[in-house]
Amino acid sequence: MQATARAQPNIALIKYWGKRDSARNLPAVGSISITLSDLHTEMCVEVDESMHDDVLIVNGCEDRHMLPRVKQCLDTIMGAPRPAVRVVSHCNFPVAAGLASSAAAFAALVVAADSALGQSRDRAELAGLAGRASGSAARSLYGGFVELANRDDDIVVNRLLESDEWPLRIVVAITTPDPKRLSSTDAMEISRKTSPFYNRWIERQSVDLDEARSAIANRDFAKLGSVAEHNCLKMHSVMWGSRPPVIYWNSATLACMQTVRDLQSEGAAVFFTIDAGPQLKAICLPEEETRVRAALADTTGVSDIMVSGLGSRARLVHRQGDSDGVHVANST
Ligand code: 2P0
Repeated sequence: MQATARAQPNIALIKYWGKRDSARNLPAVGSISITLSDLHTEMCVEVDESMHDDVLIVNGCEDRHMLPRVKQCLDTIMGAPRPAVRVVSHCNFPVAAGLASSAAAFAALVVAADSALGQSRDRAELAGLAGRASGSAARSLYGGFVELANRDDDIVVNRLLESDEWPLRIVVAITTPDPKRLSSTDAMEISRKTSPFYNRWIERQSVDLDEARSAIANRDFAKLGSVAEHNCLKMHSVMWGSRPPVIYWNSATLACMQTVRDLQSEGAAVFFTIDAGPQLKAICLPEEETRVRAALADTTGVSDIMVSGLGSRARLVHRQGDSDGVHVANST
């Protein structure tokens, strides 16, 4: 049995940083994100009774580093004992560089694995499984604007707006395609254990979530930009205050931030956000895209630009059964 699914990364406007239960990978705070349309990961999952162990191939190369997390996710979906699985992944953007590649990867993995097994779990259950593998992955099960709510015992994702209900544009300024040296998972734990700002970060998150939810409901771009930038810089302040400090930015990240601030002072409807990596994401109204893209491309240290709209949920694109031939799926 073989199935292929495609998922898009998502960018948090109100960030998830910190876990309240590492064993079950439950986030310490809620988060709000947008799913992108033009960046994607495709995962093909093939159950292969003839193999002795799982194999993970990412963009044509065997990946032993990510394999344990993929194995664990497959164990959760398939149960034990289980047959070996070959997972082949293709990603059209830099991996492990602060562009939410793990969110797209695990969202695609759960959809493909569920289908390859001939199962048909509902979206909420798939989101829960993806979230156990990577907190942000639960959000990529859905398109548009999404909230991951911080509930006592589970991962709960709510849809706030579909992608066509407020079609913002995202310009990603890539300052280096290199993978980060410190994973988000490890960095979150350093922050939780050592940052003097961590508890205050957790306490204040509901205020930012309320403000962002209301801005999205009212399509209030200025209000959303203000709370998103505030939340992003607060998360990075938690990281910078950790011991050892967690610093994902480079000089080009700061130069990009200055570019966005210059555009804002000229009246452009644009704001920035930065995740666990050195790339800057500028979110803007459609009419500002050309100007924002040109300004960021012209910023010292920017090596590439990717532009995207808002995308749809993770979905099955192809399935092949051992008895019933090939199915091409429009959605799942
Ligand atoms: C987010 N990040 O909300 C935040 C902002 C990075 C900065 O979620 O440990 O790869 O696998 O649950 O989901 C990145 O963390 O972490 C992340 P794990 P994940 O998008």
